[in-house]
Amino acid sequence: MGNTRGPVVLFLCSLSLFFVFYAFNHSSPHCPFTGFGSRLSSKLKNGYLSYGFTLRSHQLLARELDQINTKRRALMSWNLDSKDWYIKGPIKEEFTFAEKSAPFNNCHASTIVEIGKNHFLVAYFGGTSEGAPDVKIWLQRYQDGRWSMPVVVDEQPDVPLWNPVLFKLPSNELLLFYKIGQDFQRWSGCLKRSYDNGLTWEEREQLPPGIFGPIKNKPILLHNGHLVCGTSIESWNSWGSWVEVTADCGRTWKKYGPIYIKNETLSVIQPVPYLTSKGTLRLLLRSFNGIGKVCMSESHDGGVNWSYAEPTELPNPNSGIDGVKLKDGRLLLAYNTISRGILKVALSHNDGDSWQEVLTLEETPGMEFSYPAVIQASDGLVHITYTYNRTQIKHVILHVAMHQK
Ligand SMILES: *[C@@H]1O[C@H](CO)[C@@H](O)[C@H](O)[C@H]1NC(C)=O
Ligand SMILES: *[C@@H]1O[C@H](CO)[C@@H](O)[C@H](O)[C@H]1NC(C)=O
Ligand SMILES: *[C@@H]1O[C@H](CO)[C@@H](O)[C@H](O)[C@H]1NC(C)=O
Ligand SMILES: CC(=O)N[C@H]1CO[C@H](CO)[C@@H](O)[C@@H]1O
Repeated sequence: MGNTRGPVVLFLCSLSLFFVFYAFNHSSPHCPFTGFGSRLSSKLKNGYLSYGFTLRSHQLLARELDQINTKRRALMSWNLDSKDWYIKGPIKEEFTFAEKSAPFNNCHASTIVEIGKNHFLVAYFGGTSEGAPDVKIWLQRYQDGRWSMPVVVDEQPDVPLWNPVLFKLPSNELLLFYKIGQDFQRWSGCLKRSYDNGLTWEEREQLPPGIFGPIKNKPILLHNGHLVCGTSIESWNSWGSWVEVTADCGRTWKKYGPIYIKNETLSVIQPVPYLTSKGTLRLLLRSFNGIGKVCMSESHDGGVNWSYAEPTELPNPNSGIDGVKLKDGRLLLAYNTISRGILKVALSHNDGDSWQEVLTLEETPGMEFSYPAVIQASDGLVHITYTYNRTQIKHVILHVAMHQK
């Protein structure tokens, strides 16, 4: 019955959405964007740069329609079984830029931060390919439902940049952490600050020796003002994690660890730090080949002493994860299962002791959907960005419903 009506209604909705977007673009008083690769060395003049809508909008519309089918499948599948929770959506799925429209071929390792109402920044690295000497850190702004074109936030001649992490302090100061180096065994940690929501950035700061800053995932700010950053090292036959803590917004640091699996030399990296309901700190961790599970470590003393990492029930194919402790106390994690071709979302009501898979975001063998970045915005919606087959960054918005029964 609804079989024919559903798609028609969805089609009309998307068509009207398209016209709203179109009108919006045409009434917009500012569009200073002049060309690809506009550099932003230390001053970024054009706060947000909307991109041309003529040809590309039709491609986007086609893609939207494609995605609506995906969405329909997701909508139809939520809550059909008698599980405790469900996720509505994704209520929005989109790319941050249209296919082949960016001034780079390859991009990876996105990070997202909320700036204000319906206003976000996303950063990632992009260039010829991961680790190529032309890889830079790129930034895009999402405001009122539109993405600006990518602009360069930092670059280093002949040396690749890696894994940016954005974080906003309560003072509204923005921190952008990233790494610079020929490869991940030789990179070092860097930081840029912005006092105007990412329009302009101060000069690059080199972090102290041995301090890398948050290696992939956003840090957490404790009530005592300590910023807790999960970091890790992948060196020869040795993978492990640390926690780096700064009490003065990245000016001085303490480092605690190593955090690793007992008797494993190649064990866990890229921590996701969070505060549990009991007040302990925990990390969820990516693990090396063969371990096969997301691992977890706990600290009972504010992040100084850490337990050995132990496997959780969630699978992990040696691939980046990210999660967030939701305002309602549940923990949400985005993760790959058996390969980077499958990206899922799970929830935990006991801070990671047990998990319930709630959503499949992607499942296409041979493609890569990896390195999720997850935040909960002030309106409660969950925003996830992730690498889309290394050529684009995808943004999805989820509504995580309360207990169903
Ligand atoms: C770890 O290594 C120690 C000493 O080599 C050994 O006694 C212990 O059984 C090992 N534990 C595991 C879980 O393999
Ligand atoms: C960390 O553990 C050591 C050894 O048990 C202990 O002496 C120390 O007080 C602990 N640190 C904190 C901050 O509790
Ligand atoms: C995804 O990336 C792989 C590896 O670069 C490539 O072979 C494949 O064609 C891509 N798939 C799509 C659908 O773009
Ligand atoms: C496709 C299209 O018409 N894009 C327009 C969006 O709005 C800006 C600024 O008003 C125009 O410069 C673009 O041409």
